[in-house]
Amino acid sequence: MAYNTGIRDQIATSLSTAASSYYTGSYSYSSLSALSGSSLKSRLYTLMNSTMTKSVTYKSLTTYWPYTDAEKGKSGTVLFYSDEYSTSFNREHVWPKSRGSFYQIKGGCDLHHLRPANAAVNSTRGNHTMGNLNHKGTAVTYSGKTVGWLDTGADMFEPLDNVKGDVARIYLYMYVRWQQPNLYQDVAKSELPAMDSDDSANDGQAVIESLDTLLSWMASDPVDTWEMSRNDLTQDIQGNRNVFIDYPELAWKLFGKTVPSNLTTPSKNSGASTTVPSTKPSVRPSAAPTTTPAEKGVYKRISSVSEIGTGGQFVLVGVNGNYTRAMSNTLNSGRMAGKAVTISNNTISNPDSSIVWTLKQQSAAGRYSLYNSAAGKYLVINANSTTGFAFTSTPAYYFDAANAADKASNAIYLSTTATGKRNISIYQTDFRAYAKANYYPLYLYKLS
Ligand SMILES: [Ca+2]
Ligand SMILES: [Ca+2]
Repeated sequence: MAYNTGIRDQIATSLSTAASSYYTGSYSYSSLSALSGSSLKSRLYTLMNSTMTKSVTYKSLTTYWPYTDAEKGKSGTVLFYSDEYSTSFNREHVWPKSRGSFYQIKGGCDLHHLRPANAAVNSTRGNHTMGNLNHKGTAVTYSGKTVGWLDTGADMFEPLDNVKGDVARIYLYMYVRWQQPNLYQDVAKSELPAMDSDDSANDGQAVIESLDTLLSWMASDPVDTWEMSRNDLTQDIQGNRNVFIDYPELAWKLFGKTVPSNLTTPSKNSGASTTVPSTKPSVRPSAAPTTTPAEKGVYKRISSVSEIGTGGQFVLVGVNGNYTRAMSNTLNSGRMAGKAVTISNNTISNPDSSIVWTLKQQSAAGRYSLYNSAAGKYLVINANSTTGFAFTSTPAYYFDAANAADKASNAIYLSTTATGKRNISIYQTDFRAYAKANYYPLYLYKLS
């Protein structure tokens, strides 16, 4: 079996080869996108049901995940909510089994649905409704990193922003393929589908707070290449695909809504006319083309402090055992979150803007502040391992490149007047401002 070759959070800009050939005849994109509402739902059900030629067993799921949920083309498993690599996991019904007419057969063992998760996180998530808590509520943590927020009183769990779209697409798959009606509205027992033979409970409660939330998560967390590759591998195993990964725009049509014109989709068909124009347009579109963001391009690892310079754009990478992570603009309890990054031949290509930092020179030579345009703020760097970071609108702290003790490794050393030199290091999976033997230094990759 092949391993997942996609990359988490790398936006899918095309359909895979397998996806392109899956949609034919009355299931071609033009046929599907001409439908809406219940006729679309019924067509998609027939497609995903009739092509599902095999069901794996609940027990065997764990033998597939090290391939389907692998990281960077290598064996291993990405934990669903934690978005971290681990060899230790249990089985998570993303659609809670107490709110579905399944247990461990049919929809309860479908590879498109079931995901490996950390046991403690899985247990904390429980069967709570998914929804927005605006990153408030009780933080749910895994290995020191916040991986979700919980409000038990409100029966609400909010996953990480980059997991929200994955959740929404799984929910839509369950809604259509397994005909679970209680998606965003509670459904009376009498209207629920019959339970599977191994199942004993379905309380019919909604699994996400609203349709608006579902669609906004589809839009804000677009399909990445990892999800696309996972869809291919799952098709290899059980025959069918999750159509909402290939054509997320169909979610809007399913509920009779207008597809947002700026929606990011793998096929770029979103918002497009469903009929082919008979003539070429006579004039160019008046709208300006979207320019490539300045952050995109090839970043190369620098080999000396003299290459740092001012105004350049950088990705700050820490390598710690299994983890190769870039510092992102996500701040959790005074630490900067690490985001998985792929490096090949000492370069990083087209990184997400959330991990791109601009260096701004301070008054003294060799001293720079770090500015993140995605956050729109400068990074405050106090020398404290657990509360070292914050954001500010004016540069107040800096690191001292010229006086770095370990120039060969490009470690970024801080120089604050109060505490002397420290460095920014990766520890486990996040970034901290402290110097310690078991903290790994950073490497700088500069946009070339
Ligand atoms: Ca159930
Ligand atoms: Ca995602």
